[in-house]
Amino acid sequence: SIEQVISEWEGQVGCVGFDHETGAFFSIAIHSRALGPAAGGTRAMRYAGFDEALRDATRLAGAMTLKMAIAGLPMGGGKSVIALPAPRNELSEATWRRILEVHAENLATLAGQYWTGPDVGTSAADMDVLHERSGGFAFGRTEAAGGPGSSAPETAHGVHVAIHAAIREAGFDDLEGRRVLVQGLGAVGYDLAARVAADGARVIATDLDAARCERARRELGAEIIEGDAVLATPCDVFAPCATGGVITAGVAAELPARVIAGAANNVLDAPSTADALARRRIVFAPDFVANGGGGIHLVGREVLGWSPDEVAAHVEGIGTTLSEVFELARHDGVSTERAARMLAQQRFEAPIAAPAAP
Ligand code: NAI
Ligand code: PHE
Ligand code: K
Repeated sequence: SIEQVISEWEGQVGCVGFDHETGAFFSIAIHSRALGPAAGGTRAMRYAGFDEALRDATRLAGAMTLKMAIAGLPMGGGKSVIALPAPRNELSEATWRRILEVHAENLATLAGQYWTGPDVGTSAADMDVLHERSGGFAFGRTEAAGGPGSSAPETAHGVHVAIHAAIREAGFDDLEGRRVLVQGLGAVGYDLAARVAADGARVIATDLDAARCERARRELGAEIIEGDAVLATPCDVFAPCATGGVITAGVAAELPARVIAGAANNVLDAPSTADALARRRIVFAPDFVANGGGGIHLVGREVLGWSPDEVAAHVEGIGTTLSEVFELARHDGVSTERAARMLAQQRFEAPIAAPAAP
């Protein structure tokens, strides 16, 4: 129930709302503002129930706190989830416009405690509407509207860097002839598939959308597999780029992959699932590190005033961060997920003052 989700949550519920006209349910979770205003995208999709939507918002907001902290960005963690009355591609223009307008009012009410951006089911064009109607609390507008454009290319760039760091940890140097399985050929996944294809990888891919699969087959020479074959298909690198919760303890015990590095937020059902991956020596690049490129792009461009080149340089830094994560995991004998959480946590600890001279 919604009550249960709220009582189990350590953060703040910024807003919960329902719009009778469209049948859309709105939730904004604010996990932390310790490092700055909360930031995180707006996800719009179908959910089994409103409690499931709110639960997703809370878990995704927690991931944003970790992502901002480990990337060194001056923002906290939050997330919006809109449970749609029908799949996004079946909504009329008018219905979607109304949903965005209601969401913009929610953002305005929070008055800058929370800033949104794109995520699954929303685009830069949607951010134009949210920015205008909320009074400015949306990152990632189109360039035509004065924004930095989609976060997806820099996200894909960062995941690509993460894959290279992770394969080195797994003991291979390049992707030539390696099998890279990309789950989800959306804004990030397609771009990533193109990058690894350019490295000489054999791309294996799947998406619910047949047209996206067909394009990957035609343009990237990808081998297309059914969605239910994903977790049983042997590969060198598994790159989850759809939604979360893909790796459960059962999956971790069997997955025929050597490396997991992708864009999907909360790819593990629970942090402890990483322990099972570590036992099998599968190199896992924690998602809140690997997929930080989008946040670096949005916050870098719009809060810190970085140029596109400065953004790209910081996204390359994801490789260095992951090397630190892998080293800490080896040194402390913990999973990479735990090591990354420890590194993120350091941002919240007040610096210890040097002892005064006697
Ligand atoms: P998107 O909505 O453009 O693409 C998602 C794709 O996954 C769609 O093509 C959809 O049909 C497909 N899909 C959904 N469920 C599937 C399933 N069970 N099996 C196969 N395909 C499935 O979303 P986007 O922007 O590419 O994001 C992908 C993931 O990366 C999400 O989890 C998102 O939260 C995360 N992410 C995105 C960032 C961004 O800047 N766009 C930044 C950081 C993380
Ligand atoms: N939704 C993306 C993510 O999960 C991009 C984003 C980052 C959106 C930061 C808003 C703020 O990282
Ligand atoms: K999107």
